[in-house]
Amino acid sequence: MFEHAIVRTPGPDAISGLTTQTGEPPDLAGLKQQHRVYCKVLASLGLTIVHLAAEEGFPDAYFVEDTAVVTPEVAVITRPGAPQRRGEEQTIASVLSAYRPLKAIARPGTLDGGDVMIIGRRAFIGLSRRTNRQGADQLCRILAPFDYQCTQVVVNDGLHLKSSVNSIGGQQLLIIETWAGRSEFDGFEKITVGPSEAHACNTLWINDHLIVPDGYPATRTKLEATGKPVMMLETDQIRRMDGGLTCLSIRL
Ligand code: CIR
Repeated sequence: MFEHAIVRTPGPDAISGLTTQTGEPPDLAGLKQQHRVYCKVLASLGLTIVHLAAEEGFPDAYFVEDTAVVTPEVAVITRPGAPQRRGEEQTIASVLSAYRPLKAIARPGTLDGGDVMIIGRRAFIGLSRRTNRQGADQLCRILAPFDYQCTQVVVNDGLHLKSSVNSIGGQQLLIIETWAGRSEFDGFEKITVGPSEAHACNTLWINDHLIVPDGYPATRTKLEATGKPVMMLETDQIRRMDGGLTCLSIRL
């Protein structure tokens, strides 16, 4: 069970961050409202919400997940892959130092938290446009003394590893259909997501609940069939900035 969620309020510049989406930019008020609802839902699951203020000059800083990887033993401060995002991790390091011993990814390594999925003693690390081999290797070395077995996964589409696969508890994964046969995930039970619902892969399993992006009915039906409580959240504004549900918090 997680006890805390670190979140950061989207700032006035939140809609001028990085995005690969070509449609309408999000509506700032709508994006902030979706963020507020997200925080309320996490609080309703018993988490204490640690709210950080927006950081001027860092429009993507509310995607806090990318700045740290936290396990029960250690907090690893990342070196974000997008140069524009480097620096966001500094305030996160000072907050996390109250909860865990700190380690850090160092140059020339780059690593985004969105590329790291930890399930028990397994750590899956995406090699993506944001996370390079040096960053992934450094994280493996940091986690090795705590008996984590690392698996590096080439992310051939989507922004991050967790754009395409997420743990939904136990040995179950919610995974994009095209990855279902990948040997890296052998041994897991897979619930697949079709390409038209790809965004729904970024479902957040937390304190035995599934928080699922609204608007993806086939995935919703499959997740409800697991018997776990499912909570639907609107994410369309956040999605326009390439964000999803996992990236809005650091859970510990
Ligand atoms: C970025 O491109 O870095 C942000 N606009 C979105 C980051 C989303 N992070 C995540 O999924 N972990």
